[in-house]
Amino acid sequence: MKSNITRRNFLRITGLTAAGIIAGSHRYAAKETGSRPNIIFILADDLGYGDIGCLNSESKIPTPNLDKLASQGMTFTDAHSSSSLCSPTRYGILTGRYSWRSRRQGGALWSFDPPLIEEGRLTFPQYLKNKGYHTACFGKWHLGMNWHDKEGNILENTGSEKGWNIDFSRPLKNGPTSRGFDYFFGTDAPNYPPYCYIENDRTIGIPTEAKPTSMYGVPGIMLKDWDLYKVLPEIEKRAVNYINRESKSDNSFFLYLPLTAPHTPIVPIEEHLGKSQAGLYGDFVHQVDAIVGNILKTLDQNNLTENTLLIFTSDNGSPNIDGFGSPSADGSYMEGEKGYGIKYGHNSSYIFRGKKADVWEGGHRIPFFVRWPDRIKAGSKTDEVVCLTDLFATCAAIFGDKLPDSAGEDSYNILPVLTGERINGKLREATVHLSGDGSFSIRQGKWKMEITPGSGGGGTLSAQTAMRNGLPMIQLYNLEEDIGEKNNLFDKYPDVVFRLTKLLEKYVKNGRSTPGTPQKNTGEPDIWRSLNVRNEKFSTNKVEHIAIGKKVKLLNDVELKFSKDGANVLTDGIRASSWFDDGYWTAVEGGDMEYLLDLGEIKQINNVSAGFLEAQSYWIFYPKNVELSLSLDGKSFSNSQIIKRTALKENDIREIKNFSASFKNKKCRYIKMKAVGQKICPQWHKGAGGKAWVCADEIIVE
Ligand SMILES: [Ca+2]
Ligand SMILES: [Ca+2]
Repeated sequence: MKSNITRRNFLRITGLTAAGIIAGSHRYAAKETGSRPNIIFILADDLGYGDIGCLNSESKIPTPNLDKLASQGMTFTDAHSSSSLCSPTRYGILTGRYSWRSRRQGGALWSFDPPLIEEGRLTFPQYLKNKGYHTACFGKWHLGMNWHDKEGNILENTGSEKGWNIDFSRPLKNGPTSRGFDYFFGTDAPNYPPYCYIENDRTIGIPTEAKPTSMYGVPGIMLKDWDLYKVLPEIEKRAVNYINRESKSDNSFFLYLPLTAPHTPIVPIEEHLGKSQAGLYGDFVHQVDAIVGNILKTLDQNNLTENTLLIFTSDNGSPNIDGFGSPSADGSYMEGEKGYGIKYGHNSSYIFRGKKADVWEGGHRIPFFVRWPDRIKAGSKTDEVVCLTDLFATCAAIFGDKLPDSAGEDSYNILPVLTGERINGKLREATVHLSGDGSFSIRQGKWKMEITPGSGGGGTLSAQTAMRNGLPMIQLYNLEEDIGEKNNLFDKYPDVVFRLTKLLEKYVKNGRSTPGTPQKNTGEPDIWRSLNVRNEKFSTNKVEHIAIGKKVKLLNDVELKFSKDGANVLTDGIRASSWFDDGYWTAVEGGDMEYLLDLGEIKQINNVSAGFLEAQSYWIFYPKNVELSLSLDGKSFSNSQIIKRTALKENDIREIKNFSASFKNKKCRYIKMKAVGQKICPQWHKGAGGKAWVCADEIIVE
């Protein structure tokens, strides 16, 4: 904040407080100090490049306001988020540093997670605050904060169900207002608990209710009468009020506006229904467009347009092309509808491969428009590669500053591109992207290398399926000739693979990708990690035992999934890998599994084992217990043994375990195996209340 007498105070002192005079003075002041623009950064959530009319002539969604914005500023056709998921991209925007240098490599934050932005790190808003800006954030934070439990301690084990043990009357710590914002209003994430607004370091009201199952979102604590449809309009209204208010202030302002749309819950308000030809998702995008229109109008009304640097972009690609386009606020279609976008002939990913969470372009190539009439030529266009981490250094450059070595380590100044000083040549040496599952990719010029055999996002092409199909672990594409990333050239250009690998390794090692003194990473990034884990655990193994090839059938009324050959995979002599979708698992959702194995004749046995998978991040748990019993005739069973699992606890490792029973020299022809599943994910699990899976791979008889 300024320490000298501000113009507002001066006017107050001299009695010249009529609104018109203040606005007029401010207008003059803005012109005079053209190097201190107001900055508005609008971040849509999960909006695809192909959703916008002026970027995709085939879009089924009218976006007149975004089209207008593009015509008044600069359009980037090769802009990228640093990650294809929410939290990591947001980290990159506010810090100018790749998120994989933080404590996390991959995935988004969950409810009540601690802050991802490290304490003491200079953020983009803090920098502007130091310059005398008023800094405000309205919308979706999704970067974590510290909550207190009812004993007054900082909550350590986080997850959606932890809300019940939180003391919401206490202020939260290390949230937005401790990371550079003077003011915050919004939600952590609209599809997670707590379902309530947060203002600065307090929730507005005390959530006490459980989210009804008829409402979209992860189960958890909610403010009474919470209405998902009101969230985005409330954020919009308050942001507009903020601009109106700040227009009368002397300070320049920074408004960070991370919208909650068109991410799920898909909740377009009535006036947008039917306004697109792309279903509810399209209507929600239409609402985003209208909000942009409202912001533009508000700037005009306050005479702020000329000297406001306005950026509109998205935090990652859209998931719309094959699902998640339709989950409704009432909880129906929770998983989305397969092929939703395609059904409407609308491709949110435009010509790019993949979607949200993927390592391919569809995951992270984003719409990016910048308007600043004072400095940027209207209707200009560039194919310069830029990344959302670049905003920090760019803003510093507006003030003629260079960032300190310990800040914005992956932030390039794109001001020369914006002002048209630089039309050709590459600004960034190279750009790194992180996919949803933590796979790395690096782009340099026309070359893009991806360290994963699949999509990197799980959904489109899982690493498992890719490996089963014999796809190589590395992908290399020439984007100039192959924008759809179809033709993997990794084996034709080993020199390029080598060069990009070395460059990526250098970026990791140096703690930065921009010139400057090397810095330390917060976590321990490893570009090969996701690959190594998969490689080592991918393999299926053979096992010898006397039940191989014998008949086995399912006795209870459940649906077997993920098996390529029904119950037969239980006696094929192949141990499954630690990936549930390798074809060698039999999986049951939300229930038990009961099998009858027929050895064909009476045999003497010593031991029976049943193999199970635990992969909590995929909602898969060992059974509560496994009962093994023997029979000579298939009717009366004896020698029943129950093997209990050890205490159920949080464990993010995928492992396979045998539930074994010793039957020394027992004779039998039939063996019954009953596995009692967990059925429901436990309270501490991220899928709390949802159905749990149980997966069996082999009944080993010795
Ligand atoms: Ca997102
Ligand atoms: Ca098997």
